[in-house]
Amino acid sequence: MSLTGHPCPFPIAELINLDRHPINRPDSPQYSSMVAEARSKLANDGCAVIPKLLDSTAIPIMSAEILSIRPFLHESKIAINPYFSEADPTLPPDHPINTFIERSGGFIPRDAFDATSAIDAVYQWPPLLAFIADCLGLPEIHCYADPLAGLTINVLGPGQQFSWHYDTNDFAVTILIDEASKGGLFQYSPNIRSTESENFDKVKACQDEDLATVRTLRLQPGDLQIFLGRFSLHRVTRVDRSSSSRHTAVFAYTERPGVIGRRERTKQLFGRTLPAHEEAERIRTRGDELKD
Ligand SMILES: O=C(O)CCC(=O)C(=O)O
Ligand SMILES: [Fe+2]
Repeated sequence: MSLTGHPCPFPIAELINLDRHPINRPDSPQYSSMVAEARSKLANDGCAVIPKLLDSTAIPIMSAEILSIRPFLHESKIAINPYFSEADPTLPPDHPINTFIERSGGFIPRDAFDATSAIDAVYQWPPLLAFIADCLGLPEIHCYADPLAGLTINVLGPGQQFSWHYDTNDFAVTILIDEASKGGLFQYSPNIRSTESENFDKVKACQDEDLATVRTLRLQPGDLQIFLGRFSLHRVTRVDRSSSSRHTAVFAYTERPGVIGRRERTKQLFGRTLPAHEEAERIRTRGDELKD
């Protein structure tokens, strides 16, 4: 076992580039300036990237790990609107709510990861959680306790894409591990909607490939991205058919400890649930109805 208390055989200093990004030294001036820069980027356009957070030696280790757990991939191909909602027949057929675009790809779930996983060692490293919380201006964050959704690999194979959508969580943390050689670009329209306005005209423009409000991120393997996806419409463009798969590690965190996802949503995303989901649902129901 390493000094971090995680059974991963690689020390964290071989996985994260701590010389360049001293996230374990919160009293250092570099730490303060990293946090200040991330906060200003999040405030301005809802997205902050810590370039090459991972050491370059970590990438082949993590790529090999992803290949080894790839048999657990759960793939789907559906058409979604940006709100993951049903069509609304009272609205015109070309309204953004009624515009459904292909979302294809898959997830490797939390329970596929080995206990010794290097990806998991980074995901759970307490100084990383404290740093991300600082960037978000939160007192603390916790690893999402969901046994399928807590830590996942988002896989976009050749010809697959994740069409325009909003996230349902307040913030998302991802690390690109394997980029597509062509396509597979992360694009977003910063703060296109607010609590006051859905801004449907601009959303429609994105769906029609008018990219006037859209930024394209040039992510490199090992970059950490913090993204406020509830207000910024975003997508991953189609991975070219000639490309290898694009893999991102999705680090899910929650503000409160012990959170587990809803049963129906879990079924949609992963095609199955685990006893923990049933138990959490039972407790929720009991809490809501006060029958016992
Ligand atoms: O793979 C990514 O870069 C993020 C995809 C995304 O938007 C999501 O998982 O909600
Ligand atoms: Fe998203």
